[in-house]
Amino acid sequence: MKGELGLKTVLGVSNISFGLPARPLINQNFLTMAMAAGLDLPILNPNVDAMMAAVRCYHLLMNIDTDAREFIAAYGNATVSTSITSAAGMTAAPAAGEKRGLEEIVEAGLKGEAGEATRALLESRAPLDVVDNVLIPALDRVGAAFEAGKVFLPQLIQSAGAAQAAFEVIRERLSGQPGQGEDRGTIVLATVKGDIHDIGKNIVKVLLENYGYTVVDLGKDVDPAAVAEAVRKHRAPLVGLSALMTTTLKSMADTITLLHLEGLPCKIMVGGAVLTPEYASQIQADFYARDAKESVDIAKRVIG
Ligand code: B12
Repeated sequence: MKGELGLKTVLGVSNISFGLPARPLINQNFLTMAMAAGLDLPILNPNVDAMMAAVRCYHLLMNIDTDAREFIAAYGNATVSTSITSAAGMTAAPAAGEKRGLEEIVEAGLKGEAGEATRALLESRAPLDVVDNVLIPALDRVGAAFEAGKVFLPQLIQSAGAAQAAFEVIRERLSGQPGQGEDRGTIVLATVKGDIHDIGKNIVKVLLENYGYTVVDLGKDVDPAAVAEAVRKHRAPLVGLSALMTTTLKSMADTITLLHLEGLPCKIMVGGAVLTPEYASQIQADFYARDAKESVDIAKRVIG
């Protein structure tokens, strides 16, 4: 009824505690209860922290504060990610009429602007140059700010979303380049068990496909047994494993151990920001790739 007639429920929240001690405590709890019961126009003093805290928590928990922007702005001790400031608080809003660069867009997690900015950049720069020198540095900065507690998970997710939108444009640009349509051999790719980071692996996939390799992409969080099964089924001479976290390097090692135990005649290349060539050889990978381009060099050596 209220909704149908476009009416709003109004309430002076602090009347309830009149004559009682600790009024802010009662007012705050009453406000939360009233909002949960459908109050949409509370009359309250916005200068009272406890009241604003109740509103912000309610908005967060009811997903009214999408992506926790309002909450992080108030309590994150960081410049929040909004359409005018960067997620990591590292870049200022552009002056009127000036366009935001792709790096800033990724840091600020502005998915809607990423595609157009990427297309603009690709007019003067090569796709892999944009990946290596714009997108990865931007994500590295967001990752470092996340590690330092200056940005929070919702902001990390928004930046990842913006980066993925940019990679989508790059993928389109790369497809149709020489090598497409040939079949040079099959490569199995996976992000290892426990790890959901797949942006890097997806770039590797696009590049390998561009060079004529057939990629069997097992996705992310892939069980070692599933990798072994795919290698056997597709008789793949090369497997690529990706891991982005120190905690999932163990899964990478387990996958390699299983491939060896099963005696599968494939070579294994590994990649991901946390990996080092030393660790790669320690876990008996055949090749370490620093970036996606190196995966193509390895594929050429192994398959031709
Ligand atoms: C984007 C991102 C996310 C996104 C991922 C979205 C997605 N679909 O991938 C989201 C928001 C989901 C996320 C979640 C988490 N993340 Co995160 N994330 C990142 C971030 C910022 C960027 C990663 C990235 O995509 N980089 C860009 C790509 C292109 O680079 P790349 O993967 O290294 O790939 C290149 C090369 O390494 C190589 N390569 C990669 N793989 C392979 C494979 C092969 C075969 C080959 C040949 C080459 C190759 O080629 C690629 C292109 O050149 C990093 C920070 C960082 N600096 O890496 C943190 C980071 C990896 N995340 C981190 C953490 C802690 C998490 C969470 C646990 C957070 C949480 N509390 O929930 C969760 C993980 C959940 C899980 N179980 O996996 C930590 C890991 C810390 C550590 N050392 O272990 C990092 C390092 C941030 C930090 N500094 O704290 N994350």
